[in-house]
Amino acid sequence: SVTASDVRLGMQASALTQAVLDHLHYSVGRLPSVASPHDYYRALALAIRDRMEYRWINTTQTYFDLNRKVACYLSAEFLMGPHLGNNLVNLHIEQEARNALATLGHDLDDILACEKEPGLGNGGLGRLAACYLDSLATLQCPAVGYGIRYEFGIFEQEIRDGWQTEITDKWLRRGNPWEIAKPDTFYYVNWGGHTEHYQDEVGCQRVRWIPDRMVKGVAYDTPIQGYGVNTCNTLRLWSAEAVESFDFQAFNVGDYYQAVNEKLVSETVTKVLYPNDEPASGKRLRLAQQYFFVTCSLQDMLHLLELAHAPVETFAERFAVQLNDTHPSIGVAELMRLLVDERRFDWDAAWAITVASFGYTNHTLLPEALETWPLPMFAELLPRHLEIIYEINRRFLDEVRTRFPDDEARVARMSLIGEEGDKRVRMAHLATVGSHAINGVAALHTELLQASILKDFHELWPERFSNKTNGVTPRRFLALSNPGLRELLDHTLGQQWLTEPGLLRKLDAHADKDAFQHDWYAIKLGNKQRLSSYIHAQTGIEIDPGWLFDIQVKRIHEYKRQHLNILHIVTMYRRLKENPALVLPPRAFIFGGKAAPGYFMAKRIIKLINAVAETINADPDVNTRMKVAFIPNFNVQNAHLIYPAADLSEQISTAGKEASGTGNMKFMLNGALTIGTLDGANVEIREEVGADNFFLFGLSAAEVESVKRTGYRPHDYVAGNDELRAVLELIGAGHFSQGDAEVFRPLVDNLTHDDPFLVLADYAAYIACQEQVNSAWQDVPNWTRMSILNTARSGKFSSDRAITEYCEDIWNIRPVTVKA
Ligand code: 26V
Repeated sequence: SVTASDVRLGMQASALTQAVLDHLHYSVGRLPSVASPHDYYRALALAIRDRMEYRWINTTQTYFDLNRKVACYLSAEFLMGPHLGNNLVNLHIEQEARNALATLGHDLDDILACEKEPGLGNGGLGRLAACYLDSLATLQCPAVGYGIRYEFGIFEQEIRDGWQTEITDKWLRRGNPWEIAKPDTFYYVNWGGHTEHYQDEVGCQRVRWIPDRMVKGVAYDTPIQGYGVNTCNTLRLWSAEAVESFDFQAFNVGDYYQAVNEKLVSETVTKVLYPNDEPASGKRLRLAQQYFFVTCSLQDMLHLLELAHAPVETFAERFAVQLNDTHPSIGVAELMRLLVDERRFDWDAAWAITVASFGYTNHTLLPEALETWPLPMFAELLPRHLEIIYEINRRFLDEVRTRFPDDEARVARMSLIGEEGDKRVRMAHLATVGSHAINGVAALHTELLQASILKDFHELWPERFSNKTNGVTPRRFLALSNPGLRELLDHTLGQQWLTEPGLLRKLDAHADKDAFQHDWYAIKLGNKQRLSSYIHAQTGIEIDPGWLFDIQVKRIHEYKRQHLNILHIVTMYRRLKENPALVLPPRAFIFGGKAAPGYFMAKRIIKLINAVAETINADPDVNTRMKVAFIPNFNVQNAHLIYPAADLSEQISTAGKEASGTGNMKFMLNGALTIGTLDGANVEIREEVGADNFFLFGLSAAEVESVKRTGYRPHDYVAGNDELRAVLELIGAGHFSQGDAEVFRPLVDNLTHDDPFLVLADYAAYIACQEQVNSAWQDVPNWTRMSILNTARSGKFSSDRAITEYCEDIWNIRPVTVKA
């Protein structure tokens, strides 16, 4: 029999069955006989949330009682992916949930498929934040994720006639069982207006900000359950609401409709997620979003201090505030404003607290990606913050002049205000000056960061810089998404590998064994079968699971060079057409990824992939040896099917451009071999797995720079390589576009005349390297051995390792056990 407390907390299948029926009745309001799978999804989600709620409250209480320092991870994006499956893994109740649903006549996998994932991020940066929350909870570290509750997340991608179209992501349409609204936890957010300088009662110069607009930020909390522990941390997302006390009637007498309109305008602040890979310049609403979530989060921290009766002076001992890229970097000026203007701290004391609290992670070196805001826009939206930034800058540049006398060029380079063309606030400089710790996200990236965009800062404060190579969570990206492999690993190593991924190394000893290779191969084949069915259902394309699965999934960008991959495909196509007897192991070339809606070239790359796919897949001369497929709407949910099915992982960015990459790690963990350049974390992946088990090609970052310095002429590569020339001509002439020679002209012209990412310079090396892949693939036992070694040596890339480093080197945060 199931007791009342079992219904909320019981971990047995019988208790879960009763809990689902209860929620179906009391929360969803449906009779079991008419309930849809989605109704069952909601009921199960609520039942699982109950089980976390108890741990959640316990966790919060433990942190509070012990006065523990908390890591506050400030991020404009959290790409969480579906919660249900992950929570089942972390609570260890997958099998019980499966049995409970079976009793009710449903299959757990069908129910899991009902969840619409919260796509509150663009790609790597947002997914990294989500992996870090998983690791923080699993490592029992006090932490809160702070971000924005976008009403519309990343757009959904549909492919029509080969082109990307964008559909708004209405993820909240059927409610969100994972969040708990906290209508009483809110803060006011001001905009615009002007400042007044005045003398306070004791004769001090003070500043008052008289804003002319105001909105309210309301908290929505989501529990983040650690794996195998009682710790359940919080993701707190802010949603904008109109301020009801800001009584519109008083301002617009009788104009009810104008008042309602003002409400709509207030609430647009958190309406929609922006693409992170489109130049932000001029997007006022985006700056408004950043300030909105950052001030709510900082006010929340100050409020928590107050609840703990701790003086504001202890802020930096209680909170480690991490800036996930520059998006939250306005926080540096905002904390100064809260301390100096509102709490009447003197400047130096406030500055000491600010610098001791903040850490800044840089995620890109691309100059066009560095955030800067035009001064007039900044002044209109945040007039007081601009004054504060000027004062930070004045004091900072004095320090620079003292350290480096008579070097005004250096002063201009380091200024928080850029003066190339129109004046702009440089957010990376603000984040750097306001932080005691600055880090890059892979060893190579950190080196380049220190040698390029933050060189002057590194010379001034070398001790503030460190590397924190990214990581991914093995719970979601192996245990949840690759159940076959999980079972084999559990059986071979015991379950501890999930929290001690160093144990994966023990697989080395099995890599040569026939029987083990056999099991390994069978699991991979099963995963490829699953993906093949999914691709067929989504696109109609049929792929033989026995073929080599060659996969490139990531945002579409020229620096990631999906078009280099296509040049290889078209090269093979031509070779097969010219020489039907050519021996070529059959391959499926699989792509996925979204393009920023305004990114002309990226959208054309998608069209090209689909055009090449259509031609090749329909051509009986080649389609028994190659197929091409573009999986629409790459997201976390379908990523679960994609990574485990890969034989070959494409990591082919121009060296020096990909800060780290994290997809590369997910592929490796699931036993894919990598073909890649020496870029981002690929360098460390190759170090770990060994050069013999990695397909390396292409120019190094240093060589890329030197080629560019001495004058890169892509046309020389076209002239010097008949095959490359033929491939480009085929694409340009409309062979893949029914004779339309216009569609791909911009792509081909860009490559032959400009080629900013050196696609043509790396083409020959890439083709040669792919030939090595072909020979390696033909030796099945050896390929399988290398596949095993990839998983075996992927331990370094667990987000647990990354988070441990952040805790020890930057945050000074220790784990705390939460009791049951
Ligand atoms: C922004 C922009 C803006 C202008 C146009 C080009 C462009 C390209 C990329 C971006 C994204 C910047 C921030 C970002 O998402 N970085 C990613 O962070 C991941 C997590 O650290 C890392 O693995 C990826 O390599 C890095 O691109």
